[in-house]
Amino acid sequence: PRTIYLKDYQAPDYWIDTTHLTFDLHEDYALVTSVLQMRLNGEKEFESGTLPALTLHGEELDLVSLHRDGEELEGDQYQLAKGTLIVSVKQPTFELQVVTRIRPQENTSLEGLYKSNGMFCTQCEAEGFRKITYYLDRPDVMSVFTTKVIASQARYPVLLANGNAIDKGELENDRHYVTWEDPFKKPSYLFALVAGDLECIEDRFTTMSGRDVTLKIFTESHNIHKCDHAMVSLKKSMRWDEEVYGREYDLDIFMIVAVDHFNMGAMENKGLNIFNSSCVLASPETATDATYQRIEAIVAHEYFHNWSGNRVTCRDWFQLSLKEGFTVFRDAEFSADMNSRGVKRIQDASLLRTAQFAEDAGPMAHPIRPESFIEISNFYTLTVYEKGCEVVRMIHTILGAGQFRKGTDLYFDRHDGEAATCEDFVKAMEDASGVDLTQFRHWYSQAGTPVMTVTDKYDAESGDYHLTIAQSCPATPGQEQKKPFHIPVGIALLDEQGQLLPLNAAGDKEQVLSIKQSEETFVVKGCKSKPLPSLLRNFSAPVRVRYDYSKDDLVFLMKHDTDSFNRWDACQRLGVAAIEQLVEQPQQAVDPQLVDAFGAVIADAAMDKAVKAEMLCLPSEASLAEQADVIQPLAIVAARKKVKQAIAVAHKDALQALYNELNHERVYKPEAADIAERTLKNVCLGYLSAVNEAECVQLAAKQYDDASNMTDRRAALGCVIDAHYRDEALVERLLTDFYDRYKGNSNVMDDWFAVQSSSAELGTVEKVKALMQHDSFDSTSPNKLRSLIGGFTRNMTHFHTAGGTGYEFLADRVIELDKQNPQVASRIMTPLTRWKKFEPVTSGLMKNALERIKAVHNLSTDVYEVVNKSL
Ligand code: B3K
Ligand code: ZN
Repeated sequence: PRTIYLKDYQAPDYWIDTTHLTFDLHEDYALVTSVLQMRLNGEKEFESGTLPALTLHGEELDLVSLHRDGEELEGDQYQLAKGTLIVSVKQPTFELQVVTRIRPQENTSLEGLYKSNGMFCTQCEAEGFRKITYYLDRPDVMSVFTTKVIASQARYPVLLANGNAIDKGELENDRHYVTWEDPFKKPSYLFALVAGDLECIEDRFTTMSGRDVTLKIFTESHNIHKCDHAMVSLKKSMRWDEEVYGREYDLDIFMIVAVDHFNMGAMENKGLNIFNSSCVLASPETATDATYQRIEAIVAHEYFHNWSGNRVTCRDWFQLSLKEGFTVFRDAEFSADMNSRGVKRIQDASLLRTAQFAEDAGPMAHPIRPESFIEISNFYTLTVYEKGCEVVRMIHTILGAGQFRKGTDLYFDRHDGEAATCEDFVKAMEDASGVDLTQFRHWYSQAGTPVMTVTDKYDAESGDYHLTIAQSCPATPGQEQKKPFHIPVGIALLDEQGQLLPLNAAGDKEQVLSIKQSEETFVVKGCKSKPLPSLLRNFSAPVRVRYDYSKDDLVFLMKHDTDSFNRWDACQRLGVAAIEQLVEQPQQAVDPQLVDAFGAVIADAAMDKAVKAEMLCLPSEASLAEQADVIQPLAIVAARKKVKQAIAVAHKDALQALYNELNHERVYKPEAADIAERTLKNVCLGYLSAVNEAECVQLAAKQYDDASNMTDRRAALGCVIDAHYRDEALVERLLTDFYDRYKGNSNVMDDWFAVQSSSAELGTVEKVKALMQHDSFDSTSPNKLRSLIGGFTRNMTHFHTAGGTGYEFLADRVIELDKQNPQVASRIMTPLTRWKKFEPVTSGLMKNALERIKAVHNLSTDVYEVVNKSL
């Protein structure tokens, strides 16, 4: 496999002005006719008098015929090499007609054109279009597409592609066709086609300039009543993008199609978004609050791509974060506006610190704009998406909302209809605001999580308070030395009463410092006593903060800080300290100060319920592992459990009272206030089931039986499974009941597998193997694989069980899956790549499993890259 470098980027030799596609879909093959209007790239220099040969991408295609300007080409006029078709060229502009035969029915990689539950669908990003026909399958080649789809009328009554339908009709042999035209130039990765027996719900949206847009969501008929939430979310997103970014939708129709077999969440194809059904379908009985919120966020994300990604796309795949980081930022702000802003920030920062920090500290670490890759599919990462979002957020913080909006206006204006770079984005921000972002650009080129070490000094005599901030960044693969970053650091100072102190002559009580040196000191004058700093407020930068807070300081911040994120973070720090102490000395008693502090949170009736629920959640096992120098999996699980039990036992009555107060029947609504109450109630139930008493597990069982919505039923099931008081018969009854109720619903079944494989009580490797044989398991479904196998790899207890059987099991799955679906295979092996962080015996076993994968012949580029970089 070959490494591709950003520094080698070259513009294409030819452009494709128009692309006419005809798909003739049959049960055992599909015939694809592509007519391309080609034009020499006049801006490139070529040896005079010669025209470069045209090199098209193509994989797993049967070439049926090839015509250039109407003339059928013989074998001496073209050449088929691995992954390419090279065609000789006679004129600077010409028409190329390519006919290929493909086999969607046999396509298990779910990339290109494939079948899911009897329907045809596509996934082209990043390089799937080349599995459909020979093409310049690169994002800087933008073309106007027309697509004619022909198929059996009875089997595939619905035929969709990008843009507006311009023609349809009936053909012989019960076949019919629809022709779609997309007037906007787009790269091939945004192409989409769907053919199936689908139903749709329909709605309308009037844009800010008064244009009428038809909205349709398609699904199999038995799921049609579960699309309403996605439709509501879509309309909210369309309005929000007009109000916040001034961006209006541009076609007459916007469609979403839900499919069951999908490698990720969803795809922003122009005018025809294709979604994993798990990110569209919801009803109160089958979807949790978290699912409702996820649907809202993903519908918004894909819709927002219409501007940040489609109208302005990426020049090359190294620029992926240009569209992804920016669009994640847009969807995060949308979700914050629709729900609890504080909680959204806590959840996003928590995901970043747990999973992205781990990626940045591991063997696959890369900057948000990578410099090289073997397989681009491996770079749809938390770094490109989530850290990429944080980088855009920092620009927003540094510029302020007003200047940021001027910057996005300028960016869209300048680059509409173009393939742009991250540099173009930053330049637009600079030009619009006048703020110099030279040093800020290091965030695009340097990998690794910066560490900010903060120390302070108070001079009682002068009243001066000195805050010194030092930054450094650990080495990452290929980057030994790092230059200092430009870090926006939100700060405030609390006095002894918990009041915010003025930080400057203007009297500001909050400030964002721009840290640029490896060490800088700020002085605040006139402090009557030593203040307590509130640092990196609202998680203003994706960095680790080291400051020597005492436990008293943390308890004080939990109570008095006005920044929800930092209140929560103080709570996390206290939790981490208490748990880490028990990891080292398991016999010790649980820190009483922590138990009291949690009691105070439970008792605080004035606190926002959504934030309170987050504060009461102890740091997750994954986040404890990320923060450990050497991961001791079983010790982490035991220590965390012990802390949870201590809190539960000490505050049982208060938890019970709060639970009772919140546990009342009402019509299910996925709205912020209701979600907060359910979440907090279920956090209480989680603690109560950590008390070793039969009545506690009975309470959870009662909630399970009485539940009128999935949020409450699913939470109760989890509580019964993990309960301290073991009632195996009850666990069995509920799992069977859950199965019987929902066995017809594939998305709920995903969760039924995950709840078992991720459980410390149930999820042994034997159990997971047995579940793989279950009737409801489908080894061709990425959702099922992610639930069952992914759930197991998150299971600290059993995945890391002595003897390494968990690792062997995972290696077997990766090897097996690599032949079928390389993207999922490569994704699912991530936990093994972290082997260096474990204690030597565990670490060695993990490494063995990786070596066994590495030894397999003909690995996909996806798995090859990950395994080789990891060892
Ligand atoms: N752009 C797609 C992701 C495509 C992944 C290809 N392996 C979804 C999204 O980020 O919106
Ligand atoms: Zn995206």
